[in-house]
Formats: sequence, C-alpha cells, structure tokens
Amino acid sequence: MKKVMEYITSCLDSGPMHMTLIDPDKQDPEEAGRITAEAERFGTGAIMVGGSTGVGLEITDRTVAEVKSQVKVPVIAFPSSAGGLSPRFDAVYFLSMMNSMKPRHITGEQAYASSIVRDFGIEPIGMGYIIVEPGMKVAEVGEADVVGRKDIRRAVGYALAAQYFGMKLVYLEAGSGAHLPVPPDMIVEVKKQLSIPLIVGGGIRDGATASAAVRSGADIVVTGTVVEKNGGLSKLSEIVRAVKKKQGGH
Ligand code: 1GP
Repeated sequence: MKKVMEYITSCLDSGPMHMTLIDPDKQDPEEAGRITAEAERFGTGAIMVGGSTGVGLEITDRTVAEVKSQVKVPVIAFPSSAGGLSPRFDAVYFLSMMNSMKPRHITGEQAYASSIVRDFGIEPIGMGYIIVEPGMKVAEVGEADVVGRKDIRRAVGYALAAQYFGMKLVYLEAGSGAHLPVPPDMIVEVKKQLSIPLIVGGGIRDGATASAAVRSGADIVVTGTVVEKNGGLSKLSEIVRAVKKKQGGH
C-alpha cells in the first residue's frame, strides 16, 4: 500500500477529506466492520480507531482485523496511550497533546510507544493534538489546559508550534460528543497561519456543521459519535457529502 501520509496528501490535492472514527469499546468488531464499509461507500477517506479511555489491545486488534477485511481505505491508530497499538494498523497518528499539563501526554506515552511502532513497522504520522473547550473526556483523561473557545491566539500558537516541531498534521479537537464543535472563527485563523493540513473534530453531527468547518478551512473533518445514534448512517452520508462538496469546485 502507498504510504498513508502520501495517500492523505494526494487526497487533499483534490479537496477536503472526511475520516471516520471508531471507538472499539462502543460496538462489537462485526458492527464496526459494517459501519466502516458503509462509511467507505459514502466516500470517507480513512478509518481512525481509538478511544480516550484506555481501550484494550484485544478488542482493538479484533476491531482492526474486521475493519480491514471490509474496507480498502487506510486504517489509522488514534491512540490515547501506548497500550492500544495493534500490528495490523496501516499507520498511527503519533500525537502529542500540545496543551496537556502532564508530560506523560506530551512525550511520555510516546516514549513507550515509539519502540512498539518501530517493531510493528507501523507508519508514524506526527500530529499536534490541541484540545479546545469543551474538550470532554479526552480533556479530562489528558489533563488538558483546554483552549477557550475565544482564545484564538492560543490555538494559533499551539498549531504553529506543532508545525515548527516538524509535525505533519494539526488536530483541533472539541472532544467526542461535544455539544459545540470547534468555533469556525478559530478554524479560520489557525488555517490562515498554517501550511500543514488541519484536522477538525468533536461535536460534528450534521452536514451544515461539517460544511461550516470545511468553509472555515478544515482540510480533514473527523466524526465518530454520529453513527452511534439511530439514523446515524444517513447523517454520516450527509456529512461526508458536505465535506466532499468542496472537491473540484474551488
Ligand atoms: C473525537 O473528534 C473526534 O476524537 C470525533 O468526535 O465523536 O463528537 O464525532 P465526535
């Protein structure tokens, strides 16, 4: 398979991407396989697998195996700790929570994870992970000093710091299940300053919100929770369509 970062870059050449996040603790592997197969049919560009509360290796491994049997798009680890890495992943978002107050989440877990990533031969994709208010569970677990919704200057500062560190991607995260997504004006300013791709996620549950994120400058929109609700798959299809609407048009 083409290297995953190269694949992402080439997809972004034709416009914004959508990625589907699967938390292995939220459904059994077969259901995860069914959801991701549909997501791929709708046009999602990659599957991310992870959760904020120390997901077990066994269930992660079975979920990744099932998802990989159903989809052709890359399956990328989105880990909260060194514990959730399966050798089946195509790549890992090797992320540093830029605004954590604890070194463990900035470089500590990463120091454990690095030799696992090397031994498994998983492609690491360096990512600056920035937690924006409300932040939800991931803010709690990662002991984040959350970026306030109006604190655009701090968001820009962390994003640019990530780029200067040589990271390949920046992720503005409002937290899974957030009642409010990352504010569009924050996306606009961060995007303006950044020359690496910008990922936005957390609390995006419909096409209009996804579309606002893309219009503000998000290169990649991530959704997770939306598929857990009744009628979630049709919402997912609406979101992917909204994200990809920009392709080719601009
Ligand atoms: C969480 O940004 C992702 O890491 C997705 O959030 O579950 O709210 O879609 P949702």
